[in-house]
Amino acid sequence: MSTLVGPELAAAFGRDGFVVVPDLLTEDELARFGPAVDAAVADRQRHDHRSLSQKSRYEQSFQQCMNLWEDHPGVLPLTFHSRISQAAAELLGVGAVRLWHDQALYKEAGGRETDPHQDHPYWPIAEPDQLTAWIPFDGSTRDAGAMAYLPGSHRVGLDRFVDIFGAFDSEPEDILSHPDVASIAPVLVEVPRGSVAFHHGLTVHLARPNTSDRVRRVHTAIYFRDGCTRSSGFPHPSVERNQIEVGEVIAGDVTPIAWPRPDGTFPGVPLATPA
Ligand SMILES: O=C(O)CCC(=O)C(=O)O
Repeated sequence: MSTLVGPELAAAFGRDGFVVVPDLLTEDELARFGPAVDAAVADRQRHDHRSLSQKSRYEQSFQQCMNLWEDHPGVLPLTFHSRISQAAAELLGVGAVRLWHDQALYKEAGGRETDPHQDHPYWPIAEPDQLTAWIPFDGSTRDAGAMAYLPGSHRVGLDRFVDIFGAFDSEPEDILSHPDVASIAPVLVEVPRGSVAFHHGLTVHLARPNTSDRVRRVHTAIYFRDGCTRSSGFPHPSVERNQIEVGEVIAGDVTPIAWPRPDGTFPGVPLATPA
């Protein structure tokens, strides 16, 4: 099978902990998947009539809708898109990846910044061999919630939980000031339409506020190396739902193999109880 990600991009990901892989989605796919995720987000949010100002600090950063592949069939082929999952495996340098979960992250017009954090501390995975594919349907721009990354921050040994989920009166710790990364300047990345930005689970990242008048429409899929094990009892639906015990390999219908798969096939919807 031919490779998708050349040696230069793979080296850039290893060095910086993020990279943009160009042209992974065609115009036809963007025209199909964007509305599919829009509809899924609208469906999941249908009972939420709050204005932005009525939401929590965290919710003002984005509307977060997890595991849309399970109940919205139009989203399934995006979350398990063969080129995106293959690129994920190649960037991690592994033979197979599983899905941890997908999530839409729709930053509303006027939405605040996404506070700086690393992802791995939120996940009970022992080995930090995972990344996020960040898929902006309209591309991303500085004024409409583009992401910024601290290059090389995945390699400094920092693996720090930052509580970005709290209420307005609780400012999260500013990880950008942590001595391990304080000397690293964030790099803002604008992603062209059809391209996908990938970041490692230990890369410190943030997103700019959305000062535009339209929603920043982003779908994400988190993939991890097949063979990773559960690190702790810290609860997370991706392991709880398949009753994965601490120390066990994370494998089940909630976290199916995303790549490689037999051509044109997708995993079945989990029998495990939804979160
Ligand atoms: O899209 C955003 O605003 C933040 C995304 C993020 O933190 C992530 O995908 O890990």
